[in-house]
Amino acid sequence: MNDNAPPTSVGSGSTGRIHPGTSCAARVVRVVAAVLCALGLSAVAASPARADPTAGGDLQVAQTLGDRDLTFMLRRVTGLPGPLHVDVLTHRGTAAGTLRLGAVPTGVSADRAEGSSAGTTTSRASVRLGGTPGSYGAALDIDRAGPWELVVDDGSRTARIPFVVPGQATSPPELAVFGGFVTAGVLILVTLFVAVRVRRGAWVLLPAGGVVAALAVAVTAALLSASLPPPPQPGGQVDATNDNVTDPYAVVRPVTNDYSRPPVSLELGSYPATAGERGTLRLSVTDGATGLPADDLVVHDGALMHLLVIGPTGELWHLHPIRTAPATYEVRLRLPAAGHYAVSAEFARLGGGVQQVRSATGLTVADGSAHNGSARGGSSRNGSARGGAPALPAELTPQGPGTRTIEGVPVRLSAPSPTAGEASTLTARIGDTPTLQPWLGMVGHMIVVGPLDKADATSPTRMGQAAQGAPVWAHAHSMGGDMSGHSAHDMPAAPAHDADAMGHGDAGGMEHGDADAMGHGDADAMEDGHETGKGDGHGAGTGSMSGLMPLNGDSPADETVAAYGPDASFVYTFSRPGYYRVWIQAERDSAILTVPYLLRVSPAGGAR
Ligand SMILES: [Cu+2]
Repeated sequence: MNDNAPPTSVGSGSTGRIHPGTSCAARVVRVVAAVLCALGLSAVAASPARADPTAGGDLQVAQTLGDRDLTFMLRRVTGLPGPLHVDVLTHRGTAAGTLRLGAVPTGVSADRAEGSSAGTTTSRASVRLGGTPGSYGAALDIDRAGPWELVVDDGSRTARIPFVVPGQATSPPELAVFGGFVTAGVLILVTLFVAVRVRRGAWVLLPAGGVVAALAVAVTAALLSASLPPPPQPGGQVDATNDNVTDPYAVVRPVTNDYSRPPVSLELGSYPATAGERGTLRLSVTDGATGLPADDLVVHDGALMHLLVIGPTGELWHLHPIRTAPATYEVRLRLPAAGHYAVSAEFARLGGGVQQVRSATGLTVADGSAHNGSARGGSSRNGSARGGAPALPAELTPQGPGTRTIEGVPVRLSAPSPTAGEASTLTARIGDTPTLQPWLGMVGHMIVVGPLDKADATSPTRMGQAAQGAPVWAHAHSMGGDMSGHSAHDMPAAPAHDADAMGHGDAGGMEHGDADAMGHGDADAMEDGHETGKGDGHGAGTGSMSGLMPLNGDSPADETVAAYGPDASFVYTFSRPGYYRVWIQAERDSAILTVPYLLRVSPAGGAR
């Protein structure tokens, strides 16, 4: 819009130099100039909300690559051709080594020439991971807009991470605004020329009318563009192709705006490893309607797929399988105990809809000691399930609310009398200082499984089986500290948004609606509040969710920012009374802490 100021100033500046001979024409020109100024100002004041579907920040993808838990940050490509900066964040215990990265364009195009190199690696780089947790970077060359894959090879397996490089598209309303102002500018010159040269003043009305018409078009387009829905977003709502990424507006708009897709079937491959051995679990995702491979998972909460595995001892794994081929994922596991493991995956398909799919089968791990002598790996957790219950390590033993120590970190959970059907607030204070790092974009994660009967919920050998049949698996997030203290001083501008962000947890069951709240696209809503919120949150030391919010369309804080907590609050409504297993996860000192709890939820209506 501001680019269009020159025609305006040309018009008004020129009034002073009008030839005095044609008073009628001069009056017309003055009127035109006044109208122009007024319209110009109104148009600037009501600057159109750019319907830019491709605006986005960095892409954050967690990957369990072999034995390494890595987070890949794909920085936004700001110009084409240009570099794609990839930062690999490592955690405590990540082995040093070298990863080979490659960029592969995958987009098809109606234009043969443009799509011809799809599938070939156009750029390579390598990242040398050090032995200490940190960020290790590399840059790849990106030469076109469209769908791409980042290929990551650790020497024995290859992860393929899909991402979309947005094009620079101009929306039709923008074109109308530019066109209108340029036309108006040209016609003003014509008007002036006519006014000065032509004897009969009436002729000047013709180009002057054109000026008004052109301005009307420009201003109308500017005002209406704010209310026009953006086109479907390639890679977010519809499959990305080279064509629709380059110009989303060129694609014929469907009459529906429901882009949702059917649920999927999650199939587990056979898991050959025995207890204590390393083994690879393959997962395939097929479309529930067609049975075809569903290769349209989008990054949701910082990963393509969140895999939850609950073992017989009640140990929880929260892993992020790598995508090795279309609709095929795999993850390396070392399951320490024999017995049944319940498996659930959470992901979002393109077009919306987070799904949490529990594997109908789970997996059963045989006792490895029969032919292995003793389980390999020698961890204290490798107790055999045979011959009575092994003693659970203290860190795996679930406890009720209170203080306990996990990996040397004191953790205090408060959960004031959780009651079925009522929103409960669980607050975990992890450590004493606000040094939590946002893992997967969140200060804390809470996994809930239940209700179970007490014997199952406390069994050191049957928890996997019990989880397999539990009515509810839920996953709630904490965006920051205690909400009660939050509204007092933080972010007066965006309270509604906060309520959203925090409110998702009380939806019960599998619902998981915080993708919006984390702001893949809603930077506008956050623009007002983030600065004060961030400052307050850090200063107050009790943490604020606001610092996690993306600023101006940028990305939320990543794991390199250790400034949250120590409180992580979760709001969740237990639908039924009974015993629940709860795991709270947070990142501190570049390591993920997993804290198991056992909660008893009272029946509604005061019957305690
Ligand atoms: Cu996850």
